[in-house]
Amino acid sequence: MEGISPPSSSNPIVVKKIQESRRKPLFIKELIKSILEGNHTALSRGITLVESTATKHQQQAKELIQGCLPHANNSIRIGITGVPGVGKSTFIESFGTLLTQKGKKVAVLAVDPSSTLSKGSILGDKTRMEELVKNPNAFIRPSASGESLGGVARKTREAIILCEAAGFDIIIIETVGVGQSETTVHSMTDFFLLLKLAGAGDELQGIKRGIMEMADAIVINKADGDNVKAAKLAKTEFNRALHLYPEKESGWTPKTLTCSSINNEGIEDVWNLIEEYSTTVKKNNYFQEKRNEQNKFWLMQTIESALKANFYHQAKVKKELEKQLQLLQAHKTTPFEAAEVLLKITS
Ligand SMILES: Nc1nc2c(ncn2[C@@H]2O[C@H](COP(=O)(O)OP(=O)(O)OP(=O)(O)O)[C@@H](O)[C@H]2O)c(=O)[nH]1
Ligand SMILES: [Mg+2]
Repeated sequence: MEGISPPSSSNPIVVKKIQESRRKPLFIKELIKSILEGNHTALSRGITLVESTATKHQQQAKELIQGCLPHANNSIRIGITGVPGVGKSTFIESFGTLLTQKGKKVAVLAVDPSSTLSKGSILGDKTRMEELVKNPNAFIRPSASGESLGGVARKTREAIILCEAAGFDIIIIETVGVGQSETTVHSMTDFFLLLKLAGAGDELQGIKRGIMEMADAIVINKADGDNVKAAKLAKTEFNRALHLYPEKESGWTPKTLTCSSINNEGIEDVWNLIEEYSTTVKKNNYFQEKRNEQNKFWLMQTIESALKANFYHQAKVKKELEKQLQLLQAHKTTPFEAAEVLLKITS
């Protein structure tokens, strides 16, 4: 016998409202729970919340971070940089796939200050990371868009926390090297990898000064076909060049490797090198010291930019600044005197 369906005695709108009101205070708690369970959809939602500029979301984002923080930090954060076309995406596809085969969970984030215009190059990249995108142990997220590199950086740092809480033990942060983005990525990662090509000069490769010094490893990509010989030669040259730099605080001597990302050759050597690095710097405590330093750096950075923004936003400051600039131009004051006058406005 079929039963009769119960009459819908309650007004569906009221029922929905009650359900919503029950859900709302729980929303962040549920989101945290799902993230900790490693749910990718929840992780995506969490990152979207963190990226949101709406005041209401920012409060929720704070709670979310607080809830995830105790479960974060258990990862190796790897920064990868190199000029457009060097093969970053192809390398990450190959490298990330290898790591998942080793039982790791890999999250790929991007810092791309130009992404506001290009809508995140890593998005188009998903086609270059065909395998990794489908991999249940990988999570790929395009760069947060933002007006400033500082803003993008903050969102990325918070996304790292969420990814770690979701159980990702390898966090890869890719940057295309626009503006100061390499320095930014360097300041939020444990290991910094510079991808290069053989046979092209630094100017051609758009390698800025100081980037070589930041690298823990240089990997010459596209070491395949006719390029093998040139790649080996470049490896020797770079190794020699790296030895000219003063010894690193980490006690680690940067090394050069070659690989072919499309042929999956030499990729495992890169991972072995990173493991070797990790063992070295965990033993000598540099790993933790560097993370502490990075936290301190971001604290100071945040204060600085907030103070600056507050200062310049004041109408009085704006007005006086204009006046002082004119005086300066007329040689009636000095930059230091002008600064003193301006700073006195708010003190
Ligand atoms: N021969 C060869 N070609 C490669 C290798 N890795 C990448 N490529 C090719 O180089 C081109 C650029 O590769 P991408 O992985 O898109 O480079 P990218 O650094 O991510 O570039 P952007 O996202 O524009 O910064 C593609 O056509 C790849 O197929 C490699 O190891 N060997
Ligand atoms: Mg790419």
